[in-house]
Amino acid sequence: MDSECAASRLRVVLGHLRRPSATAVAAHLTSGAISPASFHPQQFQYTQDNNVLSLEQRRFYEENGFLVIRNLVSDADIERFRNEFERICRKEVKPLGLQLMRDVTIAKSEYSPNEKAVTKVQDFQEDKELFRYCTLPQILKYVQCFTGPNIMAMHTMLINKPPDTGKKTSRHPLHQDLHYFPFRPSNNIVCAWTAMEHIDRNNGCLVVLPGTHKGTLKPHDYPQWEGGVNIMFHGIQDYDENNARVHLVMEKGDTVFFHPLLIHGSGQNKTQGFRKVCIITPLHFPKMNG
Ligand SMILES: O=C(O)CCC(=O)C(=O)O
Repeated sequence: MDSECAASRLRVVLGHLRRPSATAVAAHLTSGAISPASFHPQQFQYTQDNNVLSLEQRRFYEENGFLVIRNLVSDADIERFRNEFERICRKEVKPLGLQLMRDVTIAKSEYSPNEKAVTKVQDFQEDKELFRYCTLPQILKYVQCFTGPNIMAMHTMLINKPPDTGKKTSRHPLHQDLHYFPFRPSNNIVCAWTAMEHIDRNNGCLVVLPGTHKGTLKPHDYPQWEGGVNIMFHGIQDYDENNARVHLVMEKGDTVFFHPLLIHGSGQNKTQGFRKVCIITPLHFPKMNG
């Protein structure tokens, strides 16, 4: 990608991200902004025809591979997810099949039954309280814009990015989520990532390479990082260094939906707090004949 093209893409992306709130987006949605005359569904490859997204939002996702919806999940819901996560850390509940992950720099001797020892819980489908995230009507409403109806939640995570110990292990290397999924087609999969607090470059926000969802799945491997790498934190070795990068600054409840081929990662957490997000990867499940 040449620098002129990258700069122009960046201007569009930053314009989208500067939208102040979901209210603005919702107002746009309900104001009849989709003009049937200019609406050509056959142009769209990555979004569905369901009249939830505005034409502008659809075009943005088609071009860039992600879409931020502001203020989508309520503070009350986020508080409930946070409380349940803390109960899991204290071992007050042990949902079946749940996997707990720890940062590579936290020594076994330092494990303590609180949030400090757990950097990620994965596969929370048997935890009713956390799984509510995957059933929130407002999340599903947007998920369907990318997957179509008949949704299955294939992968669930709550990430608790710890303060970096100085070894930069809290970074998440640039990767494509499709690398981790044995299901296809990729265009019927979307990832929903909801900020559980204010997230910016200080505490390790998501960084995305707009437009990379139009590429193919690339080989992934553990990056050669001096300080160590967390288990399964695979990264892409060869991506276009000139591709624009966008750091997604998000407020509590904001949600970004992104394509599983979009190259993304997250930076170090340079604060003393634990940066939390809820993530699901829903997959469209087509009806079989007969
Ligand atoms: O939230 C993060 O730090 C990055 C998460 C991520 O990219 C992933 O789990 O695929």
